[in-house]
Amino acid sequence: MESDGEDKPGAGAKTLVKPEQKLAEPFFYKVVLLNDDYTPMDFVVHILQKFFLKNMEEANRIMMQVHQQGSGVAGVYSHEIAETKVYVVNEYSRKNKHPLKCTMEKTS
Ligand code: TYC
Repeated sequence: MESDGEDKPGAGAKTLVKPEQKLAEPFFYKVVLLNDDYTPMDFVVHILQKFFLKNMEEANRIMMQVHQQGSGVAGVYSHEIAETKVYVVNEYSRKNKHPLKCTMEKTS
């Protein structure tokens, strides 16, 4: 025997369930530039100014860090923003025929 019979008051009533709230992901990601032998230094400085809003001094410092150490952090962002930065930088470099590569890494 069904306990919520159709003849009872409230039969067929739907219970409204509040949707779970989507919390922002609590992780941050480093957007990293990688060194290569062909991309001009000026182009890397330009990237750091255009997409990462660095001033000339900071852009030069990061570019030289990448050049000498092999990689360097251009900025730290949420997952979605970091993914977008990586995509636009790699596309912009490809369109300008430079092999510059940009990746992202979860912060620890
Ligand atoms: N190594 C490059 C050169 O000597 C310069 C360079 C710097 C390239 C940083 C990429 O992410 C990079 N022209």
